[in-house]
Amino acid sequence: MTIQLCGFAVSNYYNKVKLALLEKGIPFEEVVVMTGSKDEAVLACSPLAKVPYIRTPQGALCESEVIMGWIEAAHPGTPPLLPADPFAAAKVRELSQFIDLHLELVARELYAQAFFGGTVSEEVKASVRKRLVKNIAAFQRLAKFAPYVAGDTFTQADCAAWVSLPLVAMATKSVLGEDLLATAGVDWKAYAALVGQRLAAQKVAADRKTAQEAMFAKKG
Ligand SMILES: N[C@@H](CCC(=O)N[C@@H](CS)C(=O)NCC(=O)O)C(=O)O
Repeated sequence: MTIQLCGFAVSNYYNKVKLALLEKGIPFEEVVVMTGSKDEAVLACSPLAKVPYIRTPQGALCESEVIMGWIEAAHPGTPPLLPADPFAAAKVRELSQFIDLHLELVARELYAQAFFGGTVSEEVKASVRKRLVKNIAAFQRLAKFAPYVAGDTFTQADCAAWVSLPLVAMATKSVLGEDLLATAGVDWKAYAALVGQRLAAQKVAADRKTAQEAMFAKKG
């Protein structure tokens, strides 16, 4: 059975995993599953109906960080996205998880207004701003951008950073009136352009564009 990547191509967490699979040259098929499904078959794989999840010959896995860990462990023969040294590998995972938990997940509170036509209260805006200013400064202590986010090699942390840093920037710019990453001195545009030159990233970006256009066409 080929690995099935379930979710949709606009999702940053879906694209994080997709980028890793493409970079490693692991065959997989994409299965479109939207969030919030009540379908038992989906809930059996992803109990909160979040995406992505993957289906493997041994069963399903949800949570992108866990999926990334499995991909690397189960496919050591393909180009590695983690260093061989366990401590160095953990440092990469630390950065990836930091981006997800302390940047993306906080910025996510702005997405309703930034991307989906909703509104966010002034209280939430102030709270997000306060946490992100602190968390971005902390991220800068870990991130290397030399030129990749964890150092001189493309790693799993780039899969997380490349899909999520632009969202943090766009959401803060749109809702808070200021790109908090740029204000802190993170040149995420140059970084995104660098990673964007990779063939795997180009495929992810092209598929995302097509999916976004289809989504907007549907909404009208
Ligand atoms: N921690 C999860 C986050 C996944 C996630 O939040 N995915 C979004 C789509 S980008 C989703 O499913 N949202 C629907 C929901 O939270 O119910 C992961 O790393 O896989």
